[in-house]
Amino acid sequence: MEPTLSSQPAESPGAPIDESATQLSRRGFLRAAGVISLTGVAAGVAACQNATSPQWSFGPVASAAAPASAAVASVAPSVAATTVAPSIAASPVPSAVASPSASLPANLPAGWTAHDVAARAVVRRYVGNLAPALQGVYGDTVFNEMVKILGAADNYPELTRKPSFVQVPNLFVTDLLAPLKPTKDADGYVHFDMTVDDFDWQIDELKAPVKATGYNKQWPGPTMRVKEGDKVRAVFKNNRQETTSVHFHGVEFDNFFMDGVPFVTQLPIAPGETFTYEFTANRPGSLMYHSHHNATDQVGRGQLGAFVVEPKAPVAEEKAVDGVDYTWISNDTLGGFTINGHGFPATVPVLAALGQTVRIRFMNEGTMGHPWHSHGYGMKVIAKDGFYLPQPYVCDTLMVNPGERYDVTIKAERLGIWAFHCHILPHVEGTDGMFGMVNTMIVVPKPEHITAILGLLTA
Ligand SMILES: [Cu+2]
Repeated sequence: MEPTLSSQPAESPGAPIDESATQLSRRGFLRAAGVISLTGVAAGVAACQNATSPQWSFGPVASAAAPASAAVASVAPSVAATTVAPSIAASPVPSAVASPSASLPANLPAGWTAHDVAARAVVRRYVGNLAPALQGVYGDTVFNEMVKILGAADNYPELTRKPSFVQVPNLFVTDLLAPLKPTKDADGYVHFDMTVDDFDWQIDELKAPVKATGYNKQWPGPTMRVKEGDKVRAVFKNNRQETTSVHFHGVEFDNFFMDGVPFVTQLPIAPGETFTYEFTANRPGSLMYHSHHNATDQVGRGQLGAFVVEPKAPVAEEKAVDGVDYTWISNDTLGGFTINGHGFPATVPVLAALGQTVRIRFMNEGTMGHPWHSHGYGMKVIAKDGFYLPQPYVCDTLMVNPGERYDVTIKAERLGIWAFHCHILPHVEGTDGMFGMVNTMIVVPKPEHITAILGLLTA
């Protein structure tokens, strides 16, 4: 049966509901739902993975036409686009006073301030037009509660807009729909052609772009994926006006001249030059690649990516993964506190159906540790720095320090939208609401709901 999110028949109500608010707001929701009917959506996760061409379309960048509700939130870029030297001071610092220019709605609930309005606006941007679709996923009871929480009676503009994370290019989408595909050289090497570029990058769709550098004009660079034992040939062309190098973080090189450290193992790659790294992918797991030259600046501005070596003999915990394999690379300099080059609400949620097991590869390319905290469920830690743990353990808060990688699996055991964030509070919340290293895990009843959600987002 084809999944349809917007045509769910009304079900018996559960929790008591403020009828007047619900009637009003449901009209708004249903109107929005009509715009994004999912009838006919056939693409699923598997289909997406097999897609030969990208099907996602990124919505127009909102700037001058920022929605009123979003404008209440802090949309002013907190990092100057011309910033070159990253520092902690370049990170977004919550203003001491919530946006003074915010015009507060007349029907403000008792006790609310500009902070509440701004905080709600950010979540509205994150959920976007998924909100009306959730009626068909969770049923009327949950939906009606969300109607109240989001204040849908306002019929705010984000109800018909794609979520923030779909309005900016992101690693999840490129890895899923346009994965980096190496070629095979005559001598058997797996061959990657990469570039090092300057480009503008939006941390979220309402912020002015920052001056990023990175691989193949992405932050993070595309995931380089090989098999354990592969002989790898990675050719990097430096299109920037500054020297650089590339270090494959975690590889145990036979030839130390491939290690990518200028003046220790090689000369820096000059502007316009190309350098070829050759090595055997002798260690499986979650590794990384990044600049190892002027790295505080270059890695801080996006010269980083995941290097995933698929194991010859996966462990049982890996074989149990039947959901999506996510990578979260954190950074904390030029773009503020980011997951995969984006701050909340432009972070991509983890999607899982009840009973599914997903995998997350935490990688820290920043300058400080970040303790990732999962609401509502535990994370089983199966590997550290790509090395399998002899005894996996479960936790709900996992500290990931600079340079470290942790692989976790999560079994989706409870329905809902669960916050999932760094627990250093200034990295996630300010007077304008949540920002930075905030995300969620959205657990839906059935895999078809994920299919439908992806279809909605790609429509
Ligand atoms: Cu943090």
